[in-house]
Amino acid sequence: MKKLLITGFEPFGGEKINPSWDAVCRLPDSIGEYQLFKRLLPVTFTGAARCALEAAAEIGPHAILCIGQAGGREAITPELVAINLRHAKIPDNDGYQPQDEPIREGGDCAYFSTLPMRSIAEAMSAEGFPARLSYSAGAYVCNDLLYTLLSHFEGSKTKVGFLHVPYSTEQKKEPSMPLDRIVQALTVAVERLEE
Ligand code: PCA
Repeated sequence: MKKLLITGFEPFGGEKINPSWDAVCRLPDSIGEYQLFKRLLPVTFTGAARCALEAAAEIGPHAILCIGQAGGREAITPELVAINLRHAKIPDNDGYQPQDEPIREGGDCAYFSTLPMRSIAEAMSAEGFPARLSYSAGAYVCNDLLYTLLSHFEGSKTKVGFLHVPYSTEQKKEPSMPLDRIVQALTVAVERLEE
């Protein structure tokens, strides 16, 4: 079987849960040809990418799919791009709040995801889930994680992608999606990792 490293985040910004991790936890241990290796990441600029890279070094995955919460979005949004920018509206869980800094001094401005995020968005829509491709993962920890992984695995066989999910209904914020729908949509995404 192929190995998929799939990650979710801990809560941040005063929330008690993060639907990204709750949804990842509820996925089965294998989907299609992929065996899933699940990891929880901290919402910190210094820790998120480091933990993901450590897990990748240990597992040797064929693909890495990271999931994060994007409160305020009404749809699941597979991300196409990561940019070389850190700009935080709220401090991360270490209290660090970078303003207009590069992730990597002199690094490429941006990277495209190497997993087929457009096909994943289309597959989720076709199955009736609210989903659309996004061209910006923001400038907070999720973008940082995606940029760092894409830069690290550039030119390698390991494919990398990121997908934002809305608030889950139990967070009592709108717009939101029931957690079991998020889990089902993530299952469709994993089924579509191969184009
Ligand atoms: N969402 C944040 C970081 C952690 C998460 O779940 C983001 O979009 O950057």
